[in-house]
Amino acid sequence: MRRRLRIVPFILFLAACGGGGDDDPAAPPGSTGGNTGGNMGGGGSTSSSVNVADNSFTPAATTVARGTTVTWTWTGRNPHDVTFDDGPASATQAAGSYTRNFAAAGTFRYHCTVHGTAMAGAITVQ
Ligand SMILES: [Cu+2]
Repeated sequence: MRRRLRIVPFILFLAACGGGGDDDPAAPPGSTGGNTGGNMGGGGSTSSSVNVADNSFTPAATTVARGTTVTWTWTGRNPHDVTFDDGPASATQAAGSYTRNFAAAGTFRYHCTVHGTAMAGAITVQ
């Protein structure tokens, strides 16, 4: 009996490892905004804005009226996110924006999961 050896080639799949430079300001793919639920049409909606700087939210505390849409705008160079204690969160990104509409009164605390409680803020809705 004759045995044939078969050489099975090993195929190395290189997982996509393109994500390198943390300091690269290239905008990440993927849509931001517009996915936070329906806009409330009635009642003269207002808006407010917060800057997402490197390792701080500016201003860290904001008071708004019910129905206000708050927009966070990334102004720093490093990746950050806006993650609320009650659930909603942005992507971790180095550029772009995130919006959330606050229909109910209360205090909504949030932080950046990259930097923890050292980078935190709160929206007070009246
Ligand atoms: Cu951060």
